[in-house]
Amino acid sequence: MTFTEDKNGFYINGKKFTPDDAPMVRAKVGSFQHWQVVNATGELHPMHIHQVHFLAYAENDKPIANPVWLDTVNVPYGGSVDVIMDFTEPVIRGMSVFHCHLLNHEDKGMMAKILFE
Ligand SMILES: [Cu+2]
Repeated sequence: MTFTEDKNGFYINGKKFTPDDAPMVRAKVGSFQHWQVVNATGELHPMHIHQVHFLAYAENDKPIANPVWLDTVNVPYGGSVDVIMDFTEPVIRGMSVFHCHLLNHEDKGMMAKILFE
């Protein structure tokens, strides 16, 4: 997934969030997914996801020395973070969201839906 921004707003994968959006991502409960989170802007964006956690294991394609489980990670500007999303917790269900954790960016569109199936 890629964070971008311009004078009109903030985007994930080129899309500005609206409440009636279809899910951008679908995930099977019981699975893991590899996400590379790319920050193609000139400022930091903390990526946050609801209901689940992830292991951040590389930053700017370099291994992180002591990977830890998180629900928010700072994605460096002009860089990336690689994470293993953990969708194995059996209680997760239904529509959820992931977004930039800066309220001003989230409110201007930097959010997307994920459907746990
Ligand atoms: Cu942001």
